[in-house]
Amino acid sequence: VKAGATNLFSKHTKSIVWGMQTRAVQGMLDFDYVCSRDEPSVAAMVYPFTGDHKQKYYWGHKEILIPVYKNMSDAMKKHPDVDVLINFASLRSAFDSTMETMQYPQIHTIAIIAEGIPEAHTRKIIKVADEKGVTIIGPATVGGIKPGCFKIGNTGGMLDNILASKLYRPGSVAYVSRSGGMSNELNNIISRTTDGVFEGVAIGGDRHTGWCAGVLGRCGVWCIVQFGHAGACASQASETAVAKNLALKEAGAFVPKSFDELGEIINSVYDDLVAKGVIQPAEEMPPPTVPMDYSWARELGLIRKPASFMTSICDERGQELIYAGMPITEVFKSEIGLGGTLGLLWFQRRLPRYACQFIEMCLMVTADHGPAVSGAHNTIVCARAGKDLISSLTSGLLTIGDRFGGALDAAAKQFSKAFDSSMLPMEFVNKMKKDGKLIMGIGHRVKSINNPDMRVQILKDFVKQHFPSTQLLDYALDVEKITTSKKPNLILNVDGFIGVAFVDLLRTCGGFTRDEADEFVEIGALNGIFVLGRSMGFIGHYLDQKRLKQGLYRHPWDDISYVLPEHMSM
Ligand code: Q5B
Repeated sequence: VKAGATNLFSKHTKSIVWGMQTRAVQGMLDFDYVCSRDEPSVAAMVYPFTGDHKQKYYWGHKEILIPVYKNMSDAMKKHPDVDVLINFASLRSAFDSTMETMQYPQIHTIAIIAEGIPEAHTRKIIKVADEKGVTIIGPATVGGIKPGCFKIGNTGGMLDNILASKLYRPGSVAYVSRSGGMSNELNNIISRTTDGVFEGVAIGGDRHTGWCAGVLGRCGVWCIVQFGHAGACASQASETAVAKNLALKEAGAFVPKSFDELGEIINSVYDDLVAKGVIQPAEEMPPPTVPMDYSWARELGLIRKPASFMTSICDERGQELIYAGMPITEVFKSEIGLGGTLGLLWFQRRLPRYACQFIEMCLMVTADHGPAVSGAHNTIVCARAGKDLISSLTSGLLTIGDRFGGALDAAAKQFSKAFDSSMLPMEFVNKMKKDGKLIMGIGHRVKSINNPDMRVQILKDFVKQHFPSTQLLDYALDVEKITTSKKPNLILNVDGFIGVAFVDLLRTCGGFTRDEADEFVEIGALNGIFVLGRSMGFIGHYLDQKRLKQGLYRHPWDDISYVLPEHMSM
């Protein structure tokens, strides 16, 4: 009991952590907080790979900043009250950084976490440490803990372990172990069988370790358990666990028959010492509450919070990107193509093959219609004004609307409404005229029955061949017969064709209820086809103008009719 206890750490111990070990540092600060320390035990961090800066940590409910220094000398100069260095350097740099640390007389204790440091280096470290009076804990150590005072790095595990093993206040039992796992086991056993841990140090698993176990108390309970650590390897009979335990017993230590009996024997020694008044059991006091990290509490299912965002089409959090439930590898394996991908992301359905093909055809026929149309014109003017691709593209996209390229949804709605209410095509045309409304999807500036739009013809051939039903399309074609009889350019244009054919597809492909089909039209999915398709063309026009090194566009005066306001021309 208290065997091996040191005076290395107190409630005021301050340390520097070498390495960007943010989780370990937060663990130390949480420990400090539950121990009711006045100040954090980590004064600074040293990390040679970034410039000087500050890192944010929690101190209870508050957030605090801990400085990070590029150079150890700056950290030492700025924090003269630090006397412990916790060295998280890798095995490649642990030797150099430890040797450097020992140049600063303020440092009395160094914990070296790295495993695999060459034994020759460790021996050299121990030699210099002995000369300078520095205590080395490790290498290959998780560190150590002095309840109520100080915790090195990740010792003791997460906060719930620390609380469960009552490590937030000093008990009466000290221990020395080889490893973090062993320390955890002892923290647990000691907290259950006595008033708790006074101090515990994992000296490290290597053959050569720096820490000296201090003075063995005469009441010490000792149990040597041999694990696979390099330091536990027995090269001769006297080094086996049995031989060591025997030697300890002969020296007067309490030695359990096996590790299973360790708790029992600690408990009986402790009870005996309490009865004799050697030990005053530590007073129980509840630790201050440390707020649980949000992510951890969520993982444990302890809290819930309404999400600000909801999404149902794509999930990128796992190992594999998922489009509407389909892993990206499957998207490629099943060769659903661009049409199928659009089906997943827009309609959340795996669409039939002909539907995927139809979507791809729509994108292809709408991809471009020359430089003269509103959108391409805008894109070109914008590109020639020196703007970038995204500005030029969006300038073109902003022209898409009822008159140009954005009549798909409105056509789908108008024709569906007329058809669903059993209006005859002629009645529909007359009603629209009477209401003074244009029929969306009808009419074209250059295409007419005498100059048919081949894009529409191509789509029509495909749709007629593959769609299970073309009821709305047939209705629209009957309307076209009426409008073209009045004016040859009042054809079912490319917007109108895609709009009505898409309604047929949504209603009859078998993947959607009628309500779902109507909803996609209502929320404007169909104009998206033209927007997506024509973006290809607009980008092409932008690149073309840049490639052709076209200068600033200025509209020619002879193409502008300057008219004075009527009252001025009189
Ligand atoms: N009249 C498209 O007009 C256009 C009528 C109509 C009843 C109609 C016009 C229109 C509806 C919107 C629409 C998509 C503005 C078009 C597209 C993509 C593109 C473009 C490209 C590409 C053409 C002359 C007479 C008047 C009007 C009557 C006209 N439209 N009646 N319903 N829909 N359509 N937009 O030629 O009695 O003489 O006064 O708004 O579907 O944008 O390549 O260019 O790929 O980029 O200027 O294909 O039809 O005809 O307005 O002078 O009208 O016909 O009432 O009658 P126009 P207007 P009246 S595809």
